Amino acid sequence: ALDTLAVMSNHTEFRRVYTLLSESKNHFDANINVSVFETNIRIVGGLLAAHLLARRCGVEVEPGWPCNGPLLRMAEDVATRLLPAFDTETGMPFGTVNLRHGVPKGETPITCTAGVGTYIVEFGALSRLTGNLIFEETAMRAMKSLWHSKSTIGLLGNHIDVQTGKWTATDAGIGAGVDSFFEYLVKGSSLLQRPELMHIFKESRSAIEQYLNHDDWYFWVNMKQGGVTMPVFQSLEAFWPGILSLVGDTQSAMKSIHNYHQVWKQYGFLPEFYNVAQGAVSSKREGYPLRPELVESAMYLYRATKDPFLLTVGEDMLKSIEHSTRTNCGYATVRDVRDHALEDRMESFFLAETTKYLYLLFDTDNFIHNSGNTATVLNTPYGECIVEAGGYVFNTEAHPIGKYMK
Ligand code: DMJ
Repeated sequence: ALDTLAVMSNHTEFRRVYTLLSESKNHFDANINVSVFETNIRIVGGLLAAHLLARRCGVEVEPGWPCNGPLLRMAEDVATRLLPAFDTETGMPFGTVNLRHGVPKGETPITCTAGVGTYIVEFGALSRLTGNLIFEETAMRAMKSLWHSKSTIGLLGNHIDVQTGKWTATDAGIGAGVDSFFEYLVKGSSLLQRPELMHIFKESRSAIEQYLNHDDWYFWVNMKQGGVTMPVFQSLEAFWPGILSLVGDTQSAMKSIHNYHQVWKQYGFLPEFYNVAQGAVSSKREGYPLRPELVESAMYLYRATKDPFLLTVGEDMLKSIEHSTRTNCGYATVRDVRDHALEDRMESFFLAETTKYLYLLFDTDNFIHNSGNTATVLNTPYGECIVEAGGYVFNTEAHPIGKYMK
């Protein structure tokens, strides 16, 4: 939530937390098993974003910033502890690593697609800032290895054995277990100027449109033959119109977001799974854990089109969240979108993502909407450095990574 404070201009609170973090020691030298994916998107991404926003929040940064700084060192430390997970036959990572001892003995080699291909934004930024190329190279190797494992019709499955490269779950879709791989092809290509990533995105999108798209919903299909296995829309898939708007296809994006908004209107929230054929919530997937994806897409699309319908989407979300999920000490997960029963749980992505994207949808003059027309030139011991030169790229946890050039 640290960079959410920066986005909302609460600089004093940002500096207080920044100082607490900077003064903590050996934070990551712990004998605990963590998810490689979640640690990357939440911890590495959060630290990098806060590091890059520190100067504009009034922190007295170190000489050589943005290539120096306590939060950058912490990000490098924790990312280094994730690297042993990538030491596999294919270069694709295990899903879990011990922060002190590496991959736990007997760890399963089965990782989901998103867990393999969601590192290039954080690892790329880390390499470019520190000069240590290992991170970017490791993330690229995993992504390429994954892409080489695609089926003959160009689709990826849901889970893969990272030692043998064999798929163990063969449903192809754009939602749970897969989503952010596609997101990082687009964002990685933009942040790091790597056209090969956009090329992979374009190829994978054409297979997605051919086999998954049914009336602007994206179903789950068998990765080998392309036949529909589940005519289901998942709440996580609502990130897709945002990605389409980033690649310039606002028309397709608007069609899908209209579909998703209809589901929101039906229940006042998005259920985790919605069976499109039945027009009803899928059983045991009826919750809404305050997810950001719908407003994330609305924010990108509003920036691109200024279509007031997108403000309506944000307003509907804001009203439902305020009306039904607000409690005395936070906002609660909706257990069942049909009766709005709540559960005692608030995911960290509510503060990192949902509130931030809602704020940014309506705050059209926010500094984060910098399209790259303005920049700041810094003189550092390493030479001239141009920061905030090409806008910001949000990682998949909504941590904005500012672009810079040396
Ligand atoms: C977030 O943790 C990330 O956006 C991730 O990629 C999948 N979605 C959740 C929030 O819904």
